[in-house]
Amino acid sequence: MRGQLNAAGLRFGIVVSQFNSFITDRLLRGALDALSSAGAAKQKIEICRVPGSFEIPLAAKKLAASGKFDSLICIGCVLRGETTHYDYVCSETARGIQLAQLDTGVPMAFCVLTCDTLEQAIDRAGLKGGNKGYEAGLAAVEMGCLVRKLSKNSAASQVRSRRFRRR
Ligand code: INI
Repeated sequence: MRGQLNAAGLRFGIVVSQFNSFITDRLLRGALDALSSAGAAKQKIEICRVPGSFEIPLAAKKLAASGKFDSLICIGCVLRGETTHYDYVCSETARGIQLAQLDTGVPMAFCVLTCDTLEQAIDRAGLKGGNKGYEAGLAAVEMGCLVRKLSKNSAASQVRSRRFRRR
């Protein structure tokens, strides 16, 4: 079983960090292109902006808990500096997003670039390495479809087992 790349009827939330917006704006454009190419309706996409990557998990968790979204895309860009700040922001952002999707059951595509240099980030935001936002957009569509299927399957099997128990 796998999710299709068909976004028709799905509702998407995109959380975008404003830190390094030169990069995150490009990733956002890539994600929107992917959603549109998979048939997502513009009015079914909501964009939520946060100050930095560290703030992404909480915003994503709140959006997921609202029940209004089938799939989320988390966009950020962390660039290594001279201190260990980078390591904390990267690990807590990744951990927070993973926990948020596991807690809520709403899939969250991870599009937080963690790069040593701005050049590396530019390459991944539309130049040499393609656009990671586009890849995340497709992952969000596929996972949104898959989770819908899996939820339907588990609802159907619960009904079957309830019927069986009543016999
Ligand atoms: N946030 C980023 O998204 N990218 C960075 O490169 C970055 N650096 O380098 O510091 C960054 N820091 C801000 C952080 O995400 C929080 O917004 C801040 O600590 C306030 O909570």
